[in-house]
Amino acid sequence: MPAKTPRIKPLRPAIAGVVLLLAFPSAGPAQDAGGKDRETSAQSTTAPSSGETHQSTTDSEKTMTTNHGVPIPDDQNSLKAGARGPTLLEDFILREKISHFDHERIPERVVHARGTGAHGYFQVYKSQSDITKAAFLQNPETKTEVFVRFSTVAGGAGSGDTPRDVRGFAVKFYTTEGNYDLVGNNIPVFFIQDAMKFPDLVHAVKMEPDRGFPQAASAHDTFWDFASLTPESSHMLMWVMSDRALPRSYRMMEGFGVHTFRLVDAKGVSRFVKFHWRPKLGTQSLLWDEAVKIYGADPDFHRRDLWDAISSGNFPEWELGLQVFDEETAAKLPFDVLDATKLIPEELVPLRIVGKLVLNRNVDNFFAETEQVAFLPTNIVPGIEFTSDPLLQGRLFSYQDTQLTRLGGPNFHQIPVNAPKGCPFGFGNNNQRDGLHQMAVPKGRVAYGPQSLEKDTPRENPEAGFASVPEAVDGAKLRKRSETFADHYSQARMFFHSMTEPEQRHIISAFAFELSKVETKAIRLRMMGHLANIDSKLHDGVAEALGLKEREPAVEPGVPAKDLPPSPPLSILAKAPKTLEGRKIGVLVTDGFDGALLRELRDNAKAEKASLMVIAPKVGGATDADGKRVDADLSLSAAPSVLFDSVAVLSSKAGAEGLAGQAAAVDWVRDAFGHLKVLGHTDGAQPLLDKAGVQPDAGVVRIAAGNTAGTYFTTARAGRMWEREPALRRPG
Ligand code: HDE
Repeated sequence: MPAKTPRIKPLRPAIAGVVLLLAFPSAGPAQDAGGKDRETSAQSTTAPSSGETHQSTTDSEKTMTTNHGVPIPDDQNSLKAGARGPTLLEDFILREKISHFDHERIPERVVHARGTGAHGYFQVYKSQSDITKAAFLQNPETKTEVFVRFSTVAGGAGSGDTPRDVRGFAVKFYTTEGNYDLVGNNIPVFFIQDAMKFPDLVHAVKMEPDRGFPQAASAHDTFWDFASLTPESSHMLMWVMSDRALPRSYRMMEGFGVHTFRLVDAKGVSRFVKFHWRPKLGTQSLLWDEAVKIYGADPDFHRRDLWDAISSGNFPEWELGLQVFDEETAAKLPFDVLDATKLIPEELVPLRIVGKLVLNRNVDNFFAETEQVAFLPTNIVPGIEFTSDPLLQGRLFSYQDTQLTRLGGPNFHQIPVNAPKGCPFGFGNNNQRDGLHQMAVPKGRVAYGPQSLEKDTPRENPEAGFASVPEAVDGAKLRKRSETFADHYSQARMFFHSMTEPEQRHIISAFAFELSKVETKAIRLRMMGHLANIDSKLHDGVAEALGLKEREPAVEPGVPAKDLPPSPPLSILAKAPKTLEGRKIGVLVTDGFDGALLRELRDNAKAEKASLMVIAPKVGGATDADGKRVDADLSLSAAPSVLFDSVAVLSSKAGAEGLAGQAAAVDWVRDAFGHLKVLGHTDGAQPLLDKAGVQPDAGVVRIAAGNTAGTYFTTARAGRMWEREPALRRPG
């Protein structure tokens, strides 16, 4: 919507060609968010008779200038030969402004382009000196500053937040020993085993190069063509087709370092480690149909959710868990710990919870911080080390390389969000010099070593310096995948067997949906050959949902799948907390609703640490039965029920009869029921529920003043009504 142009009464007529600034009292001074007047005596808002608004100042500190510091007298008009004449090339102010604008965009990340970030801190619970000398893991009193960026992988920067996709979970720790970046995902395994295949994987999943679609979706031929010819992707595909790829919120998402790394203690002893992030609010996912509808209703769903939570003081928190194990344990595991398509079940190596991550500050500027942040798996500190995982080894090259293009040169580490903060070195204490966008002004003649001309130039430190673990490496030079990487199906089967019934149904549905969108039948069939190697229930379920008549060609496994014991922590639902904390409740009201009941719902929502939003047919609000006007947070058309975890309809009978004739209201209720939400309602709401086809069950809860805490809220804490699902939705 264009801003309303205030009506202006000129005090004197404008003289052609001269910009006349006139007092502008009718529009009043602008107000800031806190309601304070922004205009001081040095500032004024004026308009000449030509109508445009001038906001000017006489305060030199607030004076607008060019990038080179020249004061700007008028930011509304370009320099012309006569008020109606051509614009002069001489107008350096216009050219600077437009030229800067022309170059505002930088290349988006080639993967993980769409994301959002926040600041916070990490704090260890107790010293981890028995396993690592990393300084930020020693002192429970120390809060190490962090910057975290969450992202989707496949879509461009302007795509939406809720496609079926892996999510990035990248953490930059500004430690006293320099920056440590843990650049992970919300899924503990990966599609491929060797970095050599990464460009192929990404080209296959991104939009197809001839047609430029689909955006942010794996449901197309090139992705499944690649996947069906890449047996090593089987385990990851199970995760990506599971609810893990549809997070409800970044705040409710686990994170993983994926690769096996090493921890090194002060004596130089090294052990293997896998990194895990566990959300304090529990892990929760969307349903597929919900994710699709949210993509339209609020493409910024996750970005907004994180921003709102942090700005309202509900700081999201994760715990850092470590799986630490030695070489002997690694040697006994039935898979290779250097293979990023495998996880280590917690039953074999339990998690040691070592500290917490809290996000407590939104960015001041999205571009400067979230867009320009550069994560590098090579940002590592003494006490943590790489392994020879061939996927990780390729990443150690890739990230630095990509930043050179994306951020325009070798000095991107000087951008404030990337510069080390917790340590004494600033931009880096070394003899590197110059390059595009150099911000530092190094002094002196010496930029080399050894040297004898100056005191106090940077010197090596053999004691505190980063020393690599002296791992013995001796082998023939060859291009070969290790045979210990060959079992592609056992963990995929284990994952499926670790899921609850609804989660298995969703995996079957997701495979069926994605393969149904594949136009080339041979690809569909080839993929079925892999599913047959994973599990017959999975295979038959997908075949049935696709209505497949043909028998697929058998895929000969490199190593036949073994039956591994299920690992319950892999299931989201098996460990879902019964809570409404951090969740959203949407309450639909109409004129004549029970105001006391809304107040009770609000109080209970607060006690549950949930947020409650009032939705009315019009954003102006509704009048309760006592004649009191209550503001709405959102109008019905702007707040479909997909945006909420649980909903309630508080309406009078007349109100519900009115809403029953409106598609938006019927969809609101039908969707909430169809998305298995707990649905609270007053007696008066029944006509709307009937129109929406709501069938009574344990999740359709009658509410009345005085009993909401006992019935509606306790039911809603359990999350979705999974038993409702089989009757409503079949795979396919
Ligand atoms: Fe990345 N990845 N990746 N990746 N990745 C990038 O770096 C790459 C991989 C991950 O919020 C790029 O700065 C290769 C695994 C995250 O800014 C690029 C390989 C995991 C982010 C790149 C992988 C990740 C990236 C694009 C295989 C989970 C977003 C822009 C060898 C452990 C970070 C950039 C952010 C981003 C390369 C595989 C996580 C091109 C070559 C496995 C979270 O450098």
